[in-house]
Amino acid sequence: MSENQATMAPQAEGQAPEFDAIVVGAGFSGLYMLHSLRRQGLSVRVYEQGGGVGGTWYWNGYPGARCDSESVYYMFTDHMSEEILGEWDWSERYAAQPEILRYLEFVTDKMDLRRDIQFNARVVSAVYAPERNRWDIRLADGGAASARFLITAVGCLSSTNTPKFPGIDTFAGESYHTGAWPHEGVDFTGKRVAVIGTGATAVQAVPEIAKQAAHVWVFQRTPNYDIPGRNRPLDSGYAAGVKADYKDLWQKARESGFGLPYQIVERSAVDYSQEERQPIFEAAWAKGGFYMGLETFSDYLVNRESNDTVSEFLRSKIREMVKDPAAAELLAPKDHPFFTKRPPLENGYYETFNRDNVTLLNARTTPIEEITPRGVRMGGHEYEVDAIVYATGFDAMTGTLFGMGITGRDGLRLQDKWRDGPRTYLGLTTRGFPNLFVITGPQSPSVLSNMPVAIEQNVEWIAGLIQHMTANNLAVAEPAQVAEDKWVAHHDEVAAATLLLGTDSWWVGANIPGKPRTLYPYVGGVGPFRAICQEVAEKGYEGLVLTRHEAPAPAAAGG
Ligand code: NA7
Repeated sequence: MSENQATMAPQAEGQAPEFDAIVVGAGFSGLYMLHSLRRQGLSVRVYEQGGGVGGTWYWNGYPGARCDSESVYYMFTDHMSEEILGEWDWSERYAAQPEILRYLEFVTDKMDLRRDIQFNARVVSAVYAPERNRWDIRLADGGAASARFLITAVGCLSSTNTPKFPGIDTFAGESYHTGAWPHEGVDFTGKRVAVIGTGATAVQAVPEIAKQAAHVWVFQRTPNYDIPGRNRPLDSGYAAGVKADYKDLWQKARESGFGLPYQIVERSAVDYSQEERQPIFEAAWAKGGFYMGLETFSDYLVNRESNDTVSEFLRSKIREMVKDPAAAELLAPKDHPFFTKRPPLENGYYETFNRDNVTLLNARTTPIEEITPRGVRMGGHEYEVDAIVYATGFDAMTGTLFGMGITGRDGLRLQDKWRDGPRTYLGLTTRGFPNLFVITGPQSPSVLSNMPVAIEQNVEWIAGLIQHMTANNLAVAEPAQVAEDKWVAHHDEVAAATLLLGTDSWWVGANIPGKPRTLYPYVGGVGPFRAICQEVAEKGYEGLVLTRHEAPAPAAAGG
């Protein structure tokens, strides 16, 4: 920790180091938060549980892992560094995990961020001490530290979910969860493999595993509307065009609903005939990517009838691609409308079911009974395998926060405060937890936006608030009860106007037994959310109670 001595408060031997801010996590958000606070002159320490930077992209090294937003929009903008934006070139339309990790390492080194990051450091408790107005942090290895500001940058999908199948510990072969993939990789050559789950992760992994394995059994509970990604080497002319126009494009992305600078056309599918809709759908299908959801018709999330048209189009495409009619029918979703669960992008997923070494199994009508020492038992049959891949998702958005032992004023634990669902102001703060800021937390756009755009907005708003506090000699920020209640009511109202709550998905917590059912991300759009946050800031951070604290300010709090 010696690098930080210059800006840290003086510290007696054996005493926990004190910082202005502690950031938990060194993925996209943690790296940008660190940079943003450090340039204000604050002392910052990042604690990262992994052995390197990357967050999601550090852990999810399974075969086929790649981003589903186009690479050219899946990066830091000129707000972080114009130089980096200019220097970095992606190789594919959707960058694969190793390339994204290389990018984040490049940024880390280029911005000299590593010296303020402590790796292999898992935060196990974070307790607010009101008399000192500080957060006291404990690490799994016994280490300790404190800071005035605690900022979580832990990602939305960082606590893996492995269903409690009976017998799960008895399996004698290899077991992997996609969200905690071995860094050295896994060779499935010649192996019999069970893949459980068919979400965005499995849709990426199955085609790659099938290329190596002797046989793959895919255990599907719910089929998804997978959109073709049409991944390919990045067209250099296209990439150059985006770079040349980046200021306008990024601004458009920031003001958009989903964090991508696409041409949204305000129109309903129901106002068009089948003959008129078909070429619109076909064009988006040929283009590949989220254009299908964003550039065809604009009311899928609020109009079931409109949604039915695109859902039927996508089902018809599945029936064209999958040769076995029974498998095609099983893969064609009928139990939920399009985009009420996250639609995966597929690059060869459906065609994979035309291979002789891949079998699709229906885990809906005959749920998985148990894991045995030799494999998976379902429908009275034991599927003997050498490896099981759990592509079973995450305890999203709150799992990691609850695992950090966050305790606010009066001993209030975050999981107790949020027992019936998250309660936040703007998704960024929560009453009872002064100076705690959550990046891409529940009730903020987060996963319903292209993530870097949502992250950039959150980080910059938090950094702006901290700068405002420093400038005005304010030490404590906490939302007023009425502001929080109003935000939750607004969040719920916007959610209730959509079809999202009617579908079982991790967006509503349905994948985790006992998790409160509520829409976790904010569906009002990342652009409108930005405007709301900006207005709050312009009104002197309206809704937050900003106060001085009696204790003397830390020596390095100036900026
Ligand atoms: P997801 O989308 O949560 O998918 C998990 C999959 O695992 C999904 O198909 C689940 O079926 C399946 N699952 C979970 N529990 C079981 C049991 N008990 N039996 C059978 N199948 C089960 O996680 P991903 O990692 O694919 O994607 C997460 C996000 O990463 C994704 O949305 C993108 O935003 C990026 P279910 O649908 O619950 O019936």
